[in-house]
Amino acid sequence: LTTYDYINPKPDAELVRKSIVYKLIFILGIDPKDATPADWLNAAMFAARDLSTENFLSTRQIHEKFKKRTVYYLSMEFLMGRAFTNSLINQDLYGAFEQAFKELGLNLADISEQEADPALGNGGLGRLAACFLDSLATLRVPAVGYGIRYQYGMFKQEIVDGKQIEKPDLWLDNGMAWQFARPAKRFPVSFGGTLDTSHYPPRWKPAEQINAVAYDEIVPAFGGQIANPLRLWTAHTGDLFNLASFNEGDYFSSMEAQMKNETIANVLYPNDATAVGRELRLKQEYFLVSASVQDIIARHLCRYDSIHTLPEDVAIHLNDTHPVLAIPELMRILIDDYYLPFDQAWAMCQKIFSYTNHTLMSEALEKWSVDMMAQLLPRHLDIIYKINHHFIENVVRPQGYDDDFIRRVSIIEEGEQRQVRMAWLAVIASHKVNGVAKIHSDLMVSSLFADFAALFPERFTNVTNGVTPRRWIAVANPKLARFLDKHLGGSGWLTDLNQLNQLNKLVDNKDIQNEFANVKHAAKVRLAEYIQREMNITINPNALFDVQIKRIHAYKRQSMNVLHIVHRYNQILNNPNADWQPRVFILAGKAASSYNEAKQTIRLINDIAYFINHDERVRDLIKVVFIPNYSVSLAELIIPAADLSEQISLAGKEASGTSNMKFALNGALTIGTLDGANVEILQHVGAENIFIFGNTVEQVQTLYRNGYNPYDFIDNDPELAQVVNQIAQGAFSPDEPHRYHKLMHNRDEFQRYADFRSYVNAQAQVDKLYRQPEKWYRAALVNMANMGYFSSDRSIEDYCREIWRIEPVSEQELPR
Ligand code: 26Q
Repeated sequence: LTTYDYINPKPDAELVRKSIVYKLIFILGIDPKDATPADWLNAAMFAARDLSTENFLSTRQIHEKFKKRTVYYLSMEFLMGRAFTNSLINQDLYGAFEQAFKELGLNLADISEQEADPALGNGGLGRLAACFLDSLATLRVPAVGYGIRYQYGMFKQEIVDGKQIEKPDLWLDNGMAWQFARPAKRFPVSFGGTLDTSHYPPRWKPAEQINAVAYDEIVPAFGGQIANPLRLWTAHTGDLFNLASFNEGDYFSSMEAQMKNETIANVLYPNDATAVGRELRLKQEYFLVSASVQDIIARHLCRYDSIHTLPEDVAIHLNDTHPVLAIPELMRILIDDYYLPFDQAWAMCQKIFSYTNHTLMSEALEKWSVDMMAQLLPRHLDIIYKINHHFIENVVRPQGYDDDFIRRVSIIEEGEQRQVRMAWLAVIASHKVNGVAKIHSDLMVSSLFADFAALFPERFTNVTNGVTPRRWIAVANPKLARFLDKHLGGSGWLTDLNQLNQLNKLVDNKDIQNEFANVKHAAKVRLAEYIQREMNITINPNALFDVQIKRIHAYKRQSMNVLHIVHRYNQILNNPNADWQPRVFILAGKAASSYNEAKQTIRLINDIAYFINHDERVRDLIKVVFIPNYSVSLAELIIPAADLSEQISLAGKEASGTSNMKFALNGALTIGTLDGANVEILQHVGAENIFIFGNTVEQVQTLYRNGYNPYDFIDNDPELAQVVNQIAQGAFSPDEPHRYHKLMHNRDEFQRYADFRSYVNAQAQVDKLYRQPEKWYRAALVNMANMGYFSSDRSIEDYCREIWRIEPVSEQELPR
């Protein structure tokens, strides 16, 4: 049975079953009698990959035939999650595979659980890239994702004695049936050495060279036909040349250097809100962009015989500043290899690049020391200086700005240690710079990039983030998908999420409210079973599930969530016979391995969970569960089960958030601050259907300006003072009473204490509404009905129109 035998017509269960068994025997060399569930998964993934390969190859043919302008999405992170179920759903093969496994005496859902969860990303930024790839393919946009194939993705989190333990993520251990190795697609990437400026252009004589080798992953569109590549680079050990020492015949030290450089594509940095300035990270960033830019140029030259048409053919998008070295890399190639004059190369770059900013927090902004860059990338540093000079002399000075302004906008930050400001370089080189939610884009222009907004007002824009309904409803919540199919007259909503607004007509219908309540209940039972099985904690599916799942960070204020839990615990003990609404508090998330405060927060949550869960007096009125090892697959389990979504960052700090969208789409109500995309969710669902609390950005800024003092709030609120003192004095850590003293008595940089009272009041409103199920489920339905705007399809359409100027493959261009 060859691949092409079953492509056309669409395979039925019998063909699928034969293909799976064929792959098991002839590709994996395993006797069906001996096959483990993991073996069956691998065989099935080969079978499923065959079915998208034709689309993948023909998509490339269409792009070439019609010379489609293409966007290249450069990102250090792609948090794809499991591929198997998603690919079956996108290709409408789920039924056939389910039946095939049934005939083999196996269960598709169980087999799917065998797949490792590829975690080549930290959190929001990486998952956004994955949602965008799904939408790009589904909208038939000619697009290629470029990233790094880390050997070790995001660490696995274990909780031991309440503390986070990090373990390596061996996601490649069981083989990766999904990716095509491309051993012939390789590009040399050079590092170090010297710059000989006695010529023009100057000659870079690198000290080391390593080959980047491609692996391609198929990104299938929903509805078949189109599939785009995600190209991930790995560093090829065998190809490193420490040029100097090999030349000197020092074989052994060359091999030693080779071992060291093998680490380039080895491990993902687990920081998501601090820019660690380590040399290996800079090497990784350059490795990604050098290989990708070389590949982009090679692809262009297959179509056109001139480099000059590059800006018409190519858009390169920078996912935050992490791939920003693509700018000097393209300049270097254009000048040094194609002998273009600086001005011409620069004009091309400004047409090609665009950049998304994902944070305003200063500790997350990338700055690299000039010294390090001089060591590692002397030619690129030289080009950055020339870009800076050109910018200051030709753009800034002619407009009459003073020296102070020039110091502020210079790409080079002067000081004890001179630094390259990567965000400045990105803004200066890009034709468009966008933020990721309305409030964030506004703040970007009024704060971080205010000087640049004065120079280039038309450059700045907003594209509010979105999430893919394919993964976040169809894959994660199939019962909800059936509910929507039934009430919206088919599955058109999956590619046209605005159709959800038809639900608005049905929100008062009691039967439909009940039907949705049953969908929600089933998801809660499923999660409760997981928590019972994995953690041996019993929770009641009839309780309100209150969920905060995201990276642990002070600005996201998980510790304010804890303040409310302890407050509620105190209130119940004070007034045990009141009519309390039972709640299960569910939290999950990883702390960067070097981030002490975040790790303390995890420990606090676990200490409190242990203490409260064992206190007979609160019965099951409060349960607290910290689910270890948060990941995309856990999100798929938890989000459908949530009643309440905690989006409680300090206003102005969370650029957008995307889990807020996933929750609302799955019919959870949001309790949140006026931050990130919460603001737009409020506008779409209406103030009666969301619990907004806390200070506004303006109020937050006023507090900072007046010298914020946490004790102004603690000392004026006895209940808050009690909670703070309990935690700080060891009520939940009796073996070590001062464990959380510092966590409670710090500068309270993110104003937990200022927002506490308003948060507690909003939580009381939550209880009140939850006790009126018809009102609660009505509000949940209104949330879902108005979430169409937050589809990543809408985000991608915005990018295509406003930023990339890219046309999708048209109906006529598709092969019939
Ligand atoms: C930088 C330099 C060195 C090492 C690590 C990093 C680094 C890596 C990842 C810095 C930041 C990140 C990730 C940031 C991130 O995930 N930001 C989130 O992006 C989402 C998508 O736009 C937003 O919804 C979130 O609000 C934002 O926090």
